[in-house]
Amino acid sequence: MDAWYSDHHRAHQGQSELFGGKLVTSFETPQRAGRVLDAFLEAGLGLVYAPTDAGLAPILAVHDADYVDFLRGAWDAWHHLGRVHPALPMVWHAGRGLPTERPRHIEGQLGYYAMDAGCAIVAGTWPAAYWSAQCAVAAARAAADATAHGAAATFAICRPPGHHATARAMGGYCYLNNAAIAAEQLRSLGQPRVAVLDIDYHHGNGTQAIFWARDDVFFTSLHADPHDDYPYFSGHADERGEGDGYGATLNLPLPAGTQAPVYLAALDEALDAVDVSGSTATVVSLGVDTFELDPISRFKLREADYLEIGRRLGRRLPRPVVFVFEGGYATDEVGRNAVAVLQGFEAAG
Ligand code: SP5
Ligand code: ZN
Repeated sequence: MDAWYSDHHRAHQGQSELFGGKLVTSFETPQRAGRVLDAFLEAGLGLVYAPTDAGLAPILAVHDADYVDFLRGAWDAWHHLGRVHPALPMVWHAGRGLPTERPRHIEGQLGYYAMDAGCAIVAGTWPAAYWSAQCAVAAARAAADATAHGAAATFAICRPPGHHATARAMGGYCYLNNAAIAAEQLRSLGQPRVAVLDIDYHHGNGTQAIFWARDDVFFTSLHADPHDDYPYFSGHADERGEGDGYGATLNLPLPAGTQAPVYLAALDEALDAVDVSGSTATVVSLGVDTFELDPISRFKLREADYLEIGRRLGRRLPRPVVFVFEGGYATDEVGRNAVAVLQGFEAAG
C-alpha cells in the first residue's frame, strides 16, 4: 500500500480553538501528520509520494465555487485589516433562516462559511487544505488505476482533515472534504457506486450532507452519539438520506465509554450495509480519535483494537480502497494507531 503526503500542511499551525470556554492552541497540530508519516515509513508498508497538482477541478466537483474563493482569500482579507491573530468566525446566522445576502466584510463571511469556531484561518491554511485535498485525489487515482491490474488500496495522509466540511462550510478542523473528493474521483473514474465508511470518533456530517440525496455514494459512520458530543446536530440513527439517496446513509451512534466489543459489533453492521449497498469501491475516513487516551474524545479503543478493525476492513470492503486520514489527537500514539489499521488490512487482504 502506497501513501500520499504533502509538507504544505506544516504552515497551517498556531490555530486557536475554544476548549471548555478558554482559547487554546488547537489540538489539531502539524505533529499529527508527521507522526502518521513516520509510523507508515517505519512499518514498511509501501512508498510515500508527494501528490501531483490536479488543480481545482476535483475540489470544485464537491465544493461551491464561492466557498472555495472565500477560503483562498480569507487570510489576506483578514490580514489586510491589520489583524495578526488567526481569523476565527464569531457571528452566525443560526436561527434566522438561510441567509440571502453574503456579507461583504470578512468577519461576516467567516460566519457565513462556517458551522463552528473550530476552523481558524492562518496564512498557511489555504495551501495546506489544497494540498491535503490533492493527496486524496492522488490516492484515489492511484487506487483506481492499480485496480485495473488487481485489487488496490492507498493511503492519503491528509492534514487538515476533511469529513466535517460541507459543500459550502468549514467546521471541526476541516476546510475541504478530502474523503468526499476521493469518492467523487472514484465515481468519475468509472466506479458505479462508492461506499464511504467513516470510523472517526465524530460523525462525518459534511460527507453525509454532500451525498445526502444521492444513491451512487453510500455513506455509513460509527461515531459518538450526537446527543452527547460534537457535531451535535447530525449523526442520529434516524437520518437515512432523502430522495434518490434515501437508504444510502447509515449512522451508528455509540455511547460514551464504548470499548472494542460494542465497537466491533457496530463495525460489522456497517460492513453488512456496505455489502448490501452493492458498492464497487470504498473510501475510509480513518480517524483514530476513538483511542482511549484521546484528549477530546470518550471512546476506549486500544492499539490492538485498530489491528482488528483493519483485519475486518481487509476481509470485507470492496476494492479499490482509499484510506483518508481524519482525526486523532493523542499525538504520541496517533501514528501507530492509524498504521495499525492499515497493517491489519494488509494482513487480511
Ligand atoms: C476531524 C475531527 O476529528 N474534528 C473534531 C472536531 C471537534 N471539535 C469539537 C470538540 C469538542 C470537545 N468538547 C470537549 C469539551 C471539554 N471542555
Ligand atoms: Zn474526529
